Amino acid sequence: MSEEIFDKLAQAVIAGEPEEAVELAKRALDQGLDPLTCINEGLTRGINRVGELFSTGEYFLPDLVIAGDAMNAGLTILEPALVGDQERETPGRVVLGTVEGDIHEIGKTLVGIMLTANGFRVTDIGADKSAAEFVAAAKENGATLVGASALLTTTMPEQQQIIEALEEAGLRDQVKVMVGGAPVSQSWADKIGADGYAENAMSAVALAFRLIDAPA
Ligand code: B1M
Repeated sequence: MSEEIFDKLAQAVIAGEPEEAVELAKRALDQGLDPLTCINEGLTRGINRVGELFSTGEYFLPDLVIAGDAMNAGLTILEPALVGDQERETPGRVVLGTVEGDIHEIGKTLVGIMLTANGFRVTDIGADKSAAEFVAAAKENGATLVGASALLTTTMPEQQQIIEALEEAGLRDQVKVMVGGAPVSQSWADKIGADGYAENAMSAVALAFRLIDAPA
């Protein structure tokens, strides 16, 4: 039963059907399914397949756009259910965004969802955000952690710009910087002086706890 709905959620993303994704997400919640499993086994599995189809030339840019829309549509239903009733004391305040010139937002959003689900107060500033916007948000929200996502090899250097901008603003010793995104690696994080790198949303949570020295 649950396997069937996960498959359908994945299929809605692969076929680029936002309305179907919303319907299925609502049905899954009505059936009492765990929203996080719906995201991981349904939506994420679907978008990963879309990436493979794009890599092999079977899908083109418009297919990516509508698949991204379907994934986000499903997330709008599942995300509130995931973070719904949490009133725990927060382990830290996070400012999270995708770097300037880069509009990929799905992975960053998932990281935010997972951090929120684990009690962090997350301010998601969105995609295509400049170093100055990261710094302003960090100041405004009293961030203890700044997370920068980059999905393009051409936009990875923006992560370094954010670190430098935090230094210039005199904030660098007050905030830890976490970087991630498909082309990003630990060695890149080391090279630019980031405090940590996470490969996926789950490891981003573990890293966040480690960086701010709080028990997970
Ligand atoms: Co684009 N795209 N895209 N794309 N896209 C990729 C990234 C690409 C790998 C596809 C390919 O060639 N196979 C390729 C990048 C190549 C490179 O530079 N290495 C690419 C390209 C080239 C482009 C364009 C340049 C295409 C063009 O215009 N010719 C263009 C760029 C536009 C721009 O940003 N300026 C473009 C556009 C788009 C769409 C708009 C159509 C759409 C995005 C829709 C949206 O976000 N609203 C899109 C999509 C959907 C993809 C793929 C298919 C999927 C990305 C995704 O959402 N993955 C992608 C191929 C792929 O990755 N398989 C591709 C699912 C998501 C859950 O994973 O984002 O990796 P991911 O996030 C993971 C981890 O990386 C990590 O945790 C997440 C959850 O596990 N993580 C973090 C991410 N951020 C983190 C931050 C952290 C920690 C962990 O701490 C702060």
